[in-house]
Amino acid sequence: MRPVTEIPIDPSRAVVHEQGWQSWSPSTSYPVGTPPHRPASDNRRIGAWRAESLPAPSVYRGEGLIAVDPGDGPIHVIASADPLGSVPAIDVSIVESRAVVTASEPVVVYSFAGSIQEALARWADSVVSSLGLVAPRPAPTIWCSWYQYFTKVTEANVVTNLALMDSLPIDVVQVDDGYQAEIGDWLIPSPDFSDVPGLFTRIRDTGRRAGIWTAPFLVGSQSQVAAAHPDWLVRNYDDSPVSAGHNWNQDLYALDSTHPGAAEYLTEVYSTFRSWGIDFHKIDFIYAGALYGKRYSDVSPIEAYRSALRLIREAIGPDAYLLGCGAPQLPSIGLVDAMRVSPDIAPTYMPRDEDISMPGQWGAVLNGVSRAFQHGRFWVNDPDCIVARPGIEQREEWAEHVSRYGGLRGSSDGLDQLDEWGLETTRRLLSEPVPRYFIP
Ligand code: 9PG
Repeated sequence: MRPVTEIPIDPSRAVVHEQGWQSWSPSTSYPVGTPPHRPASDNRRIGAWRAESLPAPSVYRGEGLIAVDPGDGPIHVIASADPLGSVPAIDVSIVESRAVVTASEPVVVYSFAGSIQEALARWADSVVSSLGLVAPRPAPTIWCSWYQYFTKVTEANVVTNLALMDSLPIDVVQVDDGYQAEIGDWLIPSPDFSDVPGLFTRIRDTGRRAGIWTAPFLVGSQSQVAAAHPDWLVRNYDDSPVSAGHNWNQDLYALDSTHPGAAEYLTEVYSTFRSWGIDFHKIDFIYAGALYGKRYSDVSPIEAYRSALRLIREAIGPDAYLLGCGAPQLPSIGLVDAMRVSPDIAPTYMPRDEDISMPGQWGAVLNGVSRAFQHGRFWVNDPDCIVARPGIEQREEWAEHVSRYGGLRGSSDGLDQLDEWGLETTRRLLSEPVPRYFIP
């Protein structure tokens, strides 16, 4: 870490704002003295923070971006000098009445009047204009299978819902995790789906668009792709596969998208989906494409990530809508239409083990508010789906949050589970106009 600057602060009023690495990384503002959220295990660090980022416990860390409100003057924003190509760890230590800033790679220090969100919005404006980014396309409305059926979804569940959505303004029916045999085996159906391409045809026959979930850079240790192509995995220097975390009761590895065989496989998967008429893609766990390790080509993890996203974009076609999830935030600028900015919503407010990066309304709201400045600038913010059925804890508060901070609007209830309030609220949230910016 190299010294960057020292900012005089009023310790009784100063606030530090951390930007987390990926969609699910806790991102929020802390009054100085408040300890930041940190991973409870290596697995959580890999899966929801940043694998190689190990800040000292008493230090605030932003990944590529941090803001300091000194309490008695303008907001200081410290950001990567090259937000698309390098995401330095930026640390703030509070030493008496100074915020001492250090960083692992070159950064630029800005100062802006207004609130932290307004300052972050001004910084984002400067990124947009220096890169010449065009305004994001408006998002379609979606229905997503995940938050009702999870991995147990069946073809019949999707068909049942298709028959119930006539009165709702839903553009895209997005089949989430569960249609595939294994993580990585995207073209092999799960036993609960007898005809995956046929299902997408049925969706399109109702006049709606077809959407699908994949985790393109994950390879499950139980998958056929892992068994057949061990040479497609990102490796440690001792040649063991790099861990991309643990989920679905198995170890997860990272696909080396720079390997010509793996790149060809990705192209095959997404071209096949395109030939099935799918034109909405939720690409998930994509932090796995930017893990450190040995690759076929000698490129930085972020370069590998960005070229893999370009490859996917090429294969899905220019008109397809691309939603990133579990995604490194700054390295995705200019490559996705919409971005999940938060951990998952869940039926319970409090996540398992009170881990704020795990599914629950607590973490979902925290990040959705903190990343409001990104919406309309880098992409459309996805705060996660509307869930409005009885049994969702604090469903009124969640609906309020989606109404205020929802760029992409999606419903994820079994539609036969909705009561009158749930159906009315879903209809309202899907119909509301979405503002260009949440932070002007
Ligand atoms: C499908 C789901 C849904 C959901 C995504 C993502 O940290 N974790 O272990 C973790 C697991 C799952 C997860 C997020 C984090 O959910 O956000 O919308 O698509 O995958 O498996």
